Amino acid sequence: MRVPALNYCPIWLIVVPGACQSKILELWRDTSALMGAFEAGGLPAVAARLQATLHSLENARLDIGITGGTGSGKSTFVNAIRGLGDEDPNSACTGVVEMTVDPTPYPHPKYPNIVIWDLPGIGTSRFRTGRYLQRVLLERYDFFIIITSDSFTAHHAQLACEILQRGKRFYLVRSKVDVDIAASRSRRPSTFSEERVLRQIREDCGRRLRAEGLKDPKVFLLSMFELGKYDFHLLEELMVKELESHKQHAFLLAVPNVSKPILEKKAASLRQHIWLVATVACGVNPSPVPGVRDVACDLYVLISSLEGYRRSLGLDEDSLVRLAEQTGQPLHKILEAVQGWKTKVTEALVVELLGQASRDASAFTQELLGVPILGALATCGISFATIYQMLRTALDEVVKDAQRVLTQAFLHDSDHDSPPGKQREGAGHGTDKRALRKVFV
Ligand SMILES: Nc1nc2c(ncn2[C@@H]2O[C@H](COP(=O)(O)OP(=O)(O)OP(=O)(O)O)[C@@H](O)[C@H]2O)c(=O)[nH]1
Ligand SMILES: [Mg+2]
Repeated sequence: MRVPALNYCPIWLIVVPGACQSKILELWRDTSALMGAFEAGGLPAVAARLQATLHSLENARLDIGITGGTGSGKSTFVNAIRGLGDEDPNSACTGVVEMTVDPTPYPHPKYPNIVIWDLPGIGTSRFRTGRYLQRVLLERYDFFIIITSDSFTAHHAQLACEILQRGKRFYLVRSKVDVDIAASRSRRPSTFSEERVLRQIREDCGRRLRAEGLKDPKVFLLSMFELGKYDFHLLEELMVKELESHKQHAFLLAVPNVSKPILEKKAASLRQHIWLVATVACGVNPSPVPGVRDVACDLYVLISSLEGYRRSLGLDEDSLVRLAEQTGQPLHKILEAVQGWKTKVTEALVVELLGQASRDASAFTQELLGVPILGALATCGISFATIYQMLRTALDEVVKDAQRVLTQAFLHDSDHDSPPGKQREGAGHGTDKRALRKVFV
């Protein structure tokens, strides 16, 4: 189909409400290639290209090097950032004796394109920065996280400077702040202030690093057992912000769901890509959807997107079981928090959701039909509007469920006596686990 010159504008710029042009240009610097594809093959050709874009956004490779003092919590962090406890079969070994001797890759269990590298400790007197970076192959990493569980030393500062000089980024983490807080609370109960303890640690870290020659050091205070507390969301925010844009979405998908700000950022990133999914679903291999008038699409694309929303926001079976185990909340309580669909996403479910969306999408569809190119591609316009509407509504539901699950899992900590991150006897096991399997199968 030949597109009149006046309307020679990529379809997604017209049809996507709120799609910001600069973001699209960022994704597709070579828009002329897309225009060429549209001219040559219409929507199917454009959709095929966008399918490749979507795939690369979701599967971008990221290698993160976790380094720092021996025993500082590197391996525990490697596990926590992958959403695993220390006893998971895929976990890095942790413990009080020196554990990590060689760089070891740990792919994220749900997103194997995100690889967290557990690097050897830097604490020994034989430590030489240059040799260390050569040994761990500095070039391999997108960025480093340098961890200490007590004071930062000249070794940390040298490592940071060298990483910077070689054109890579690093983030500084002070771990085990839960220990400092507990000690202060028990030793000085009458004057205890958590805020003050954290401020003192922060100031001390800053002072020492500046003395070792680091300019404006920013230190993130963490407890690896309670990532949802303290500075993890700030660290996550900065890591995402400073990543190359084509890697941001993939990293965000994999970040553990430990706080509401993180859930919201994930949801925003997923929402931003709905138009891409909708275009691919109705443009590549569409077939009529039984029982939903004028809608043709590839249901498989939608099934895998909805599964992807649940996986990324922590509502898949494995994530819920792990969450129950890690927080000690009974699994049936966590399950009760899921009010949307509880079963695996099936074709029948997607058809039902599309049916609901087609009723709500009619006004939106009318708007689209008034658009010149979409007027010619009326059926596709209806499909696009319905799919867009369906994905938007489904994502909102998944986000609400994820927030309820998070509230159930973490905000009720005070009802229980053991700390989060430590498994309570019987939690998440036995009857509960079987009940979950029944629900998911
Ligand atoms: N309380 C508390 N303990 C922590 C924290 N992070 C790690 N630990 C404990 O500190 C010990 C050492 O943790 P690892 O993760 O093995 O430390 P590592 O840096 O990998 O150690 P090496 O590989 O031997 O260099 C373990 O017993 C952990 O459970 C934390 O944030 N808080
Ligand atoms: Mg280790």
